[in-house]
Amino acid sequence: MTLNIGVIGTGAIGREHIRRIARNLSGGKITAVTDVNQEAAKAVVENFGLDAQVYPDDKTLLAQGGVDAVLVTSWGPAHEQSVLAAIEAGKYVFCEKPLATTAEGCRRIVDAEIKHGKRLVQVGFMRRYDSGYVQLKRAIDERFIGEPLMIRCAHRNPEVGEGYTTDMAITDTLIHEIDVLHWLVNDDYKSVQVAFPKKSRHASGHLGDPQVVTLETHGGILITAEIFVNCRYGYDIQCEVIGEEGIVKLPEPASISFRKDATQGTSVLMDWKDRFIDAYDREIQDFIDAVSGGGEPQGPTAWDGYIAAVTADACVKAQQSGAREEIELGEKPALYEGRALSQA
Ligand code: NAI
Ligand code: NAD
Ligand code: ISE
Repeated sequence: MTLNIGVIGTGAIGREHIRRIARNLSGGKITAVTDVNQEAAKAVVENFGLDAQVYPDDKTLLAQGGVDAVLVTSWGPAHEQSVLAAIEAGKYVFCEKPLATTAEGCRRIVDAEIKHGKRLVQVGFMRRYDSGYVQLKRAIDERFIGEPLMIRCAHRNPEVGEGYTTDMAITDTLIHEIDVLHWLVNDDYKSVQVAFPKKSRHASGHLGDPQVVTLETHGGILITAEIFVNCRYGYDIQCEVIGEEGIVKLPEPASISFRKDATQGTSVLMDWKDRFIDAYDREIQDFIDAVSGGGEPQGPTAWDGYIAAVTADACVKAQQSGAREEIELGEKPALYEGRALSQA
């Protein structure tokens, strides 16, 4: 059965996901698109040669019988409204991170899904589908390095636009680590503290860059995560888990090594689209496969989106206070028990 998919938001990642569904993946067809910028939506239909209708807004798109599922790829502040409308219409929804920009907004989505009585939502935390992270998780689950004690990681972007603010280092960027790290070690976060080292001259006046976030889990694992979004040299994601018996490290993306002009080296990627291209393919294919037959999505849940938002709120508070801030999640609702722990 072909899954008819509507896309809400045809910007950078909306177009990427449309391209992969139309050209690379199987079982899905883009039948509807919308964007607040209607010209952008029309251009996408034309450029990809889609057999799809352009609708004026998310609600009109969701009212169509020819849509089984939607991808929400608009900018973050618009996600909550579209996801709630999709649940209300009983449609499956794949939502890019963040699920909503506030913990309260994520909680409203969780409550709407619980009321509906079945999981409809998957959140775009694609790193859980990356083969490197999957290998790390297997090694940790099998206690290859004994008990994990510490994690050191880095999230570096070559540059960001003027509109990127200090809190976005958490809500837009670190949010990927926030999701993948608690999944990796099967533990919950307890507290967070944020430090600002000497500022890079490449960062805009209003942006604190780089930043170092220290997270502690209930089990006592200490995580240090560097966020550096004007590092210039590349898009670089690092993760090293230090255990009682050894260390496991995220593999570098495969690339040829070279010797040229008295230099020996390998290239570093520059674009997030390339770094996780296989993981994006896998997460969307998994979503299509899971929901096509009427089943529930198997990827990161609305509750995972909520965990990320609560943790991000505490991180932003810690940016402002300089103090150690507690992270309190509350009880996991029954609908999400035993879900989305491993895509291995
Ligand atoms: P973008 O700005 O390129 O695209 C957003 C699009 O949404 C624009 O075309 C805009 O006109 C449209 N839009 C905004 N509000 C809308 C609304 N209410 N209804 C319909 N369309 C609306 O942004 P980008 O980079 O594509 O990011 C989109 C989302 O994807 C964000 O939530 C972002 O966090 C996420 N993202 C995730 C990545 C990942 O690695 N998983 C990577 C990049 C983005
Ligand atoms: P973008 O600005 O390129 O695209 C956003 C699009 O959404 C724009 O075309 C905009 O017109 C449209 N839009 C905004 N509000 C809308 C609404 N209410 N209804 C319909 N369309 C609306 O942004 P982007 O880089 O594509 O990012 C979009 C989302 O994807 C963000 O949430 C971002 O965090 C996420 N993202 C995730 C990853 C990832 O690695 N998973 C990478 C990039 C972006
Ligand atoms: C972007 O929205 C993403 O999700 C990328 O994965 C991340 O590296 C970048 O910092 C964000 O702006």
